[in-house]
Amino acid sequence: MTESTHQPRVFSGVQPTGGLTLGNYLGAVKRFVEMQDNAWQTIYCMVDQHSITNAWAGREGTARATREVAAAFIACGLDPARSILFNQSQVPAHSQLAWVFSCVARMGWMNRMTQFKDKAGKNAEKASLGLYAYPALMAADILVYHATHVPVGEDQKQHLELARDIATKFNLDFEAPDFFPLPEPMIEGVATRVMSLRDGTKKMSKSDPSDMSRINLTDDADTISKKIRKAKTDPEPLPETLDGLDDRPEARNLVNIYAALAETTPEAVIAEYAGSQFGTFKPALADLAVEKMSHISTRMAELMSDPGEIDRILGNGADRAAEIAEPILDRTYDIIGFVRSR
Ligand code: AQP
Repeated sequence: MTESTHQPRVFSGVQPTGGLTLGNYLGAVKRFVEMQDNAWQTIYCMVDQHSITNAWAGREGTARATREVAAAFIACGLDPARSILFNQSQVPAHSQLAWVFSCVARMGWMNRMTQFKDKAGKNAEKASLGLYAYPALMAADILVYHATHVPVGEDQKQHLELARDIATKFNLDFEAPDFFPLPEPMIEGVATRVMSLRDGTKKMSKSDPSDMSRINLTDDADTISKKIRKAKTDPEPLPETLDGLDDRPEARNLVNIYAALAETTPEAVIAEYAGSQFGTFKPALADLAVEKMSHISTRMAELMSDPGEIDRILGNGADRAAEIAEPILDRTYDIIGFVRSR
């Protein structure tokens, strides 16, 4: 196998389908900020075209959610001067490459995508074609930048594998060895899958109907504290060892959240709180969450008071993103044999 010639480059996206949650923060955005601090180029996108695959939030709602995700990114520490921040629909190369990838991906591959099954629910016949084709657009989002590394939560692992399969098949079928890199998922840390505060077997999600199931990045200190104190748990004290959390999904989730926020390990949390009741552990977790999170909502509110400035940041990011994406799309068309006569 030839060694890849691609420079390291980071890309990741978040759907503006509502305000971000603690799950999005710990599983993705916190790591986006860490990646920004290394020497690699970092590109982060509000994937607004993905956001209409399931349901439309209305014209105002869609625009507001996009600006709110941008505000959340900046409030969490992303710097528009160091990272490229933009919304997907402003860079048409994403959807142009997605068409090519729709012709590369096989129906059999798409049929295996568990997120489509989860999101389409029982009535897959009524799901949009866009929801089904979502992973081809996601592959294009990444590969139109020749991105090599993609920080994501655990739920996106299968889509990343599909992006690698699409890149491999394109390179082979169109006789362009190593043209697209095989992007590496970066799924690391103890919070790659933060669970709902109401059901420890379900992922914390911004579109869960119950607001008590999640901590939103817009929640103030009192709300964060209330949600943690009311989180579902069991009547047992915390165990002496981590094994004791097997079959206790809600307890395990709170221990993992504590570990991620305190930047320590679940083992260290258990060592500190072994034998404690939730009456002790939950207030400690609430205090920690407020300490680490509440400044985000304050900063987001400031940023959201000036939507014009957010739009300026997104426009500038889109220009910089297009400068990278357009030549890669052009080369892709040229490889295929689409005539480029102007
Ligand atoms: N619960 C989670 N734990 C860890 N990581 C998570 N991510 C999402 N939920 C969790 C990661 O956040 C990034 C952005 O995800 P997304 O908004 O593009 O889509 P999603 O995975 O479908 O997230 P949601 O919150 O569940 O959105 P909705 O409700 O709109 O479907 C991804 O890297 C994801 O892994």
